[in-house]
Amino acid sequence: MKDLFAAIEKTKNKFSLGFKERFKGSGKLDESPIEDLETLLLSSDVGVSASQRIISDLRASVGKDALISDELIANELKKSMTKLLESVEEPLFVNNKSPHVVLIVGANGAGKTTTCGKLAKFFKAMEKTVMLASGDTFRAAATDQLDFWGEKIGVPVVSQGHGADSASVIYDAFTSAKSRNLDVLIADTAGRLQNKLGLMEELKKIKRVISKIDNSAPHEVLLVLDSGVGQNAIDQVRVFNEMIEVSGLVLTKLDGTAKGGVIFSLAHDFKIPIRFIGLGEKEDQLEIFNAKQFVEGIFT
Ligand SMILES: Nc1nc2c(ncn2[C@@H]2O[C@H](COP(=O)(O)OP(=O)(O)OP(=O)(O)O)[C@@H](O)[C@H]2O)c(=O)[nH]1
Ligand SMILES: [Mg+2]
Repeated sequence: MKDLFAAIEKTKNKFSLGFKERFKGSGKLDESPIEDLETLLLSSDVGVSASQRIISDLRASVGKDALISDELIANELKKSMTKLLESVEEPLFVNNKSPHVVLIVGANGAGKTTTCGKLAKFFKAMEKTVMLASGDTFRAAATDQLDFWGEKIGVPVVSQGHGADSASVIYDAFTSAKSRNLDVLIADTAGRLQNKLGLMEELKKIKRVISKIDNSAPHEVLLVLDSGVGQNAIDQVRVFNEMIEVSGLVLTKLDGTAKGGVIFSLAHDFKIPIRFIGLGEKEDQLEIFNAKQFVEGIFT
């Protein structure tokens, strides 16, 4: 939790310090403080509809005529923000699919390959057997990067190198992981959003090809989002959801941004489970998303 608090400090400073400055002592929660609160939420990347939801919850629990303290407002605000995030707090469980196929998708540089490495470590620590598949055959150095993670974590990596067919790499890895009875297959992909049509075809083909082995695969499509892009993350979810049905989100780089408030927008607009958050570049800087802790982190 200490890591989380340290990592989301920039988001906290943006939101919580502004809050403390505006809400001092006691007063009525009438229009003027509500407007200030709305501005503060918007400037913290919480987004219009999520801000309105949080405020209407707050209004309902506080009432506008009562004289209330700053502490009470903070507590009620925390409750309403936590409620929103709890609606998407649903950890990723891998069951006995042998293997459970986790497909990693996302825009360029979002942190996909790093998240593959971190997830391999996470599942290994849970005593699961893991394999990585290098489905990013587009970028020349992608396979080397995944090999590095495989070696570091101590898990096998299946690859065919630059220019190979992504679906065929993942198909081969799936066959191999299945024959070895492994628990989890984590497949990296390329993030060429600038070639949307090409990417869409590639992702659809991956899905089609691996569902020939097991028609319930992929069992999880994890969309990796860089939280530093703020409200643009909303567009990215829309685009990827059109290409391939996204079943979970990972929000990376919360450590480098003041735009972590976008998480409330994502929770409100999509209701897609937020599985993990990334708090740094190292392999152990991935945490299971916990709504209560996150909200504590931006208020503490
Ligand atoms: N600070 C921080 N850096 C991160 C985090 N996750 C990834 N990174 C860094 O972000 C950069 C891009 O990460 P990659 O994992 O290569 O991203 P990618 O989505 O695979 O990129 P492409 O394959 O080029 O599309 C690297 O320098 C990572 O170390 C995080 O949670 N926090
Ligand atoms: Mg990559």
